[in-house]
Amino acid sequence: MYDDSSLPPADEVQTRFGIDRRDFLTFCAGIAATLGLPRAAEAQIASAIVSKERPSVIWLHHQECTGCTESLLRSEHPTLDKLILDIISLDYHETLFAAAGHQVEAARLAAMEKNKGKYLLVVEGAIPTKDGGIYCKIAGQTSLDLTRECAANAAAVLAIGSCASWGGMPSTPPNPTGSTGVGEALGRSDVVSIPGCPPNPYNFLATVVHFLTFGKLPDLDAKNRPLFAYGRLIHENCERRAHFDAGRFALEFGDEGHRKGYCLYKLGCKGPETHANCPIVLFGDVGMQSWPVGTGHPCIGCTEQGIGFAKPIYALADLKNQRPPVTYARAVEEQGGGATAASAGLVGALVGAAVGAGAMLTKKIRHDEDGQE
Ligand code: FSX
Ligand code: SF4
Ligand code: F3S
Repeated sequence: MYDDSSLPPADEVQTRFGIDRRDFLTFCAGIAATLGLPRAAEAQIASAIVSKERPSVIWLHHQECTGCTESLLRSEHPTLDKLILDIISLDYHETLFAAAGHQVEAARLAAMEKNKGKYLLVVEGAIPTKDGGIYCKIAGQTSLDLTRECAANAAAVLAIGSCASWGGMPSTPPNPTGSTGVGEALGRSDVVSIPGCPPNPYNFLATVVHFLTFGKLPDLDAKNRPLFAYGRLIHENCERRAHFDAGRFALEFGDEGHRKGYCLYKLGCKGPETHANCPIVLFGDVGMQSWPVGTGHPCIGCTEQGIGFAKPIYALADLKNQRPPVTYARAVEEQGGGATAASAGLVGALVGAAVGAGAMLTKKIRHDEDGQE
């Protein structure tokens, strides 16, 4: 039985966030589900967001496209974009701040002094290290020096996006500026990485909310990525997986197999060697949620160092736990092929429906509670 006695009252939520309690709790349920926590955590998260002081965040930009910030703040989802700036206190952000020059640098120093040892440092973009780091400067300081200065008294350092995690796109060969990730540039092994180009905004938010609610960062894998988001291969949760297992592949963009939604492995999909929760959490807004493979594009492995921006699209993924058949029939040869083709398609549809159902779970829970569905 779900006990909602500890949930914040509706008027408090409305006053604090300007949204109704139902939307707020749906958001909390989504964060709890993203973190892989049980229903009971929803109340704990809701109460922490409402009652605890917003963590101060210093956000730096280096070599990147600003896609991480864009994906976080350009959401049309009414709850997400409203809540981000109510959950964190964004005390320095070079792209979003209206102020500029000495004024904004003074704000950064003041926020760092006031929240010494308590603020989160979020770094977006790779850091150039060649020639003393002169290839990216902010307010006269190199990215390297600025990051060192800001990291010194941070409670935790988060690398958002693949550029900040290991160098990402700017570090592709010949890497003329010696770009690298934050952990390597600082010589620190405790920098939390949230890779993706861009990363899913929910993975960043869930990490921050975990810190806010439980006073610590979530469990990490060997590459310092939160396990809740990067603990599984994409291939394990892909809606096209049944087609892979049945040896049904798109062989060219636009061919019949591609149009039928078959597996994209032969088109270079790196899902079998890429860890991320893209097929579960999805991207975009309600009603339009999808992910690269869902739209018919092979995963390029953007969350995986050594795969994204490193392994060409024509190279087949290394299979960690499965081997497909040696030969592949073209979809056109299977027309009228009868039960096998039809049943494989059906299984694919069912798996896709099951994954979709999982992603929609939190929304349905809310409906069920209200007796509307
Ligand atoms: Fe861009 Fe972020 Fe890619 Fe990098 O995301 S979306 S190039 S990971 O640092 O802005
Ligand atoms: Fe999905 Fe790619 Fe795996 Fe095929 S190879 S099942 S498209 S993740
Ligand atoms: Fe990136 Fe592949 Fe997900 S390209 S967004 S890891 S599906």
